[in-house]
Amino acid sequence: MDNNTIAAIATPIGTGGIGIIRISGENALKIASRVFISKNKSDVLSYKTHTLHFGAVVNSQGKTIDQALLSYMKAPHSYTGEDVVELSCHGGITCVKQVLEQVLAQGASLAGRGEFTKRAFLNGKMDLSQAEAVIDIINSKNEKALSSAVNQLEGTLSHKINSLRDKLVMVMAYIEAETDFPEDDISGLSEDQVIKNLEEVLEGLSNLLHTAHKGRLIREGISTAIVGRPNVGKSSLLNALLGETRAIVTDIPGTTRDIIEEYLNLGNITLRLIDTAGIRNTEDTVEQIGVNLALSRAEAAQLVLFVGDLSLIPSSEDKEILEKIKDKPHIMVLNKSDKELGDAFENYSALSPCKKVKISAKNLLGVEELTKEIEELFHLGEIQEDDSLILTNLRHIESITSAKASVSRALEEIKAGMPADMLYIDIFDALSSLGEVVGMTVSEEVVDKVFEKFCVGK
Ligand SMILES: Nc1nc2c(ncn2[C@@H]2O[C@H](COP(=O)(O)OP(=O)(O)OP(=O)(O)O)[C@@H](O)[C@H]2O)c(=O)[nH]1
Ligand SMILES: [Mg+2]
Repeated sequence: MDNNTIAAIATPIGTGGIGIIRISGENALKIASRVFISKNKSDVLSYKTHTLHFGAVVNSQGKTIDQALLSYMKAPHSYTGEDVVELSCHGGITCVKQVLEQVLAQGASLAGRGEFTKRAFLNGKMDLSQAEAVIDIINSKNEKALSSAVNQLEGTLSHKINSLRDKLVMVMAYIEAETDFPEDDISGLSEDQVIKNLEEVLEGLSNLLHTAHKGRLIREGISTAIVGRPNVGKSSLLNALLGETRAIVTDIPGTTRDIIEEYLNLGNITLRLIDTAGIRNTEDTVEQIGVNLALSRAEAAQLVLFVGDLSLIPSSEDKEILEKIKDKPHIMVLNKSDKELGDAFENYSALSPCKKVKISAKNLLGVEELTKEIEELFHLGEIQEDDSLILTNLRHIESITSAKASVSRALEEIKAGMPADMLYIDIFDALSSLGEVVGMTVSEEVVDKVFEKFCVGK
């Protein structure tokens, strides 16, 4: 077994056009030469980097498992920075598994989660925030999440972090010079310039953190609970938003009991829509469980769509539900506008000052206006295409928050006239917190945690 050379199936396990087995490590080509016979019988070990070869993958008895294309990327010009060979076979589960088995039998070890990308990080092909962008690209749920992850992979965040670190390194040089040679002015910075540097770093960090809230919403989607009395059309609204019949709709109050959850893409935003049981007092044990679930999901949601029925006058139950969600971002969705009672809208309006949208879920009317209201509520319309730098990763947000606190403290200290060496610890902490974002100063444990979230083969 060669622990230095790893292999895995890099494509999804399923039926597809092609399936790729990726091998990375110093023996990648040697291992490939034991399982691959090219059509023109060329010597695999003599292949030049970045070349493609057609042939057959064979087992240890020389029997062909599949035809394949072999591509070779020699270190350091590969994804991992090591020698990489990829075997592109036909995309059948049995076939890719058999090819992988042969590669493992010839000495490669099975790659762990994210091990290819981890090697890319350890070999300096990308920093940690860029490596994290890779998994964000794979998992991105909408266009905005994708473009922000691609920007991160291209180093926009790393560049920003490094430029803020550079300013702090200058401050550190000042502190060291002031501490060691207080008489001489050798750091080249005056106290005023140090203050200016710190203020600029603080502003940079605040601006970054300012994007974090939106960033998280973009990446994770907004959890959106649809709640209301039974039979008002919650499931119909879910179906209307999704454009398909996902939830059962009947005229029997109490139809939905279990939680139904679906992702919905609305341009730049993704909603995690949660259809819930109609809320009412009920003797039915199963229904009551559904009602309790509905209330707890509403509690946990980032947005509540309260559905009211315009063909009825609001009831005390409507009031109770609105009372429970009044402190959450919510929109009143007034359904069945096709059967609107004379002053139903005014009656509902009197219950809450929140935004109201009239719809008819059954006739697909008003749905667009509702999505516009949601965008406005979260100010997501303000996110421009060229807002390239948005913080989406909780680990980054935590490190930057802690860097900001350290820089704030240092700034207060220097402004209060404290001696330079008093700033040392805060600047040191700020530098390490920012270093964590790009992986310069992280523990092995943190690195392992980052790559645990990856899939095998990436
Ligand atoms: N006229 C009219 N009827 C509607 C509209 N939307 C829904 N309905 C009807 O209202 C009834 C209840 O719809 P559902 O979507 O099942 O209501 P719900 O709120 O999910 O009900 P529960 O799951 O029982 O809480 C069904 O008969 C729907 O066809 C609408 O816009 N106009
Ligand atoms: Mg329902």
